[in-house]
Amino acid sequence: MSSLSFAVEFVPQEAYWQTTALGILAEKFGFDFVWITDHFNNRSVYVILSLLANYTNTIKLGPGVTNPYLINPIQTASTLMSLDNLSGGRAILGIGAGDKITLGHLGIERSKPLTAVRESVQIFRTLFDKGKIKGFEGKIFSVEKAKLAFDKTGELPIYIGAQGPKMLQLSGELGQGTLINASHPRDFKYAVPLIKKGAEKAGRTLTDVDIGAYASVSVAKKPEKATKAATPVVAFIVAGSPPVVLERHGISPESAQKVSGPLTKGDFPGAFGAVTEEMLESFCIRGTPDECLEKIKALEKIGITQFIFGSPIGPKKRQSMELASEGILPHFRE
Ligand code: F42
Repeated sequence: MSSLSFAVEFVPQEAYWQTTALGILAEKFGFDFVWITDHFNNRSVYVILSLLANYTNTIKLGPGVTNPYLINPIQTASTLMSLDNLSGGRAILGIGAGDKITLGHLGIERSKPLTAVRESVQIFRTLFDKGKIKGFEGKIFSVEKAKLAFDKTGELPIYIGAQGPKMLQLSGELGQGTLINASHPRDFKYAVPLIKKGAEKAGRTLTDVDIGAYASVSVAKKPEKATKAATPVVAFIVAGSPPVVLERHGISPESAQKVSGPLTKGDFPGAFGAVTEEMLESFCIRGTPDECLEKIKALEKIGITQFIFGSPIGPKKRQSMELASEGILPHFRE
């Protein structure tokens, strides 16, 4: 029997009622978690999460992922504990380094990201479990004393968004889970041993960490429609991938430049037209429910314990979630 759980990721760009309706459907279709991405230019992650907490009953929900630079960890802890109360103990917290370029535009230097995430998780865990923290002296954050006037309701697990080798190890060491932004077995074969190493360093095992594949997915009845929906997302992933990741997938800097060059000039047809089959294979799980099923099974064999249907999900999110709920999820639940 499989222990794989399933999640959806929503980017809160649509009207509030639309994301809320999708969250209600995700619960109805049997997904276990909903992660809302956190980018300040989109609608507020916590406004959407509050609505979802109000209109759903069982699905777990949280920011996937917030960062310690834009919002102080003390405030994030207070907000998550409030969400936990509002949702009856269903809050989950995803934390990561944050997007370096976006933070830079705001005049915020993303210095020592590993240290910032480590200290944040320490602050979160202490506040979640004890309701107060005193005399915390980190390199980035220090807290003389902070006490919350209320308790959390549930467990409030902390997931660390990680790609780099040290961040992956940190997630194994400190997190209840890891969220890995990737879709291909190659990336997870790289990540899982690092998470294991971090877990062992802390006297834990891999079974203590819920390893999430935060994948780009496009499910459709017709494979060509799945590919069409996946192509713009893959173009942005290629443009944002560090050279080490492109190299891992055998994508040359020249072919990546054919995508990122037009993209930076706003030439979307040019960029999308330069997306190759190799790029689509490396950065997205796409196709019919049966095709996606096989790829998800392969990730489970590597050690993934949570599979997240991330953007685009499919040509039409509602239909794609329904296709997944009928043609994918049941295979892991018999
Ligand atoms: N970012 C967002 O802004 N919003 C989101 O909604 C979001 C979702 C998301 C979901 C899953 C996921 O995996 C990532 C997601 N991200 C999101 C991106 C995330 O915020 C990070 O930008 C992304 O994960 C990249 O981070 P990384 O894990 O690759 O870590 C980077 C910062 C890194 O450099 N890591 C190094 C490593 O080896 O892991 C560590 C570098 C290091 O050791 N630094 C030292 C330190 O103390 O920090 C300092 C070294 C020195 O010289 O000072």
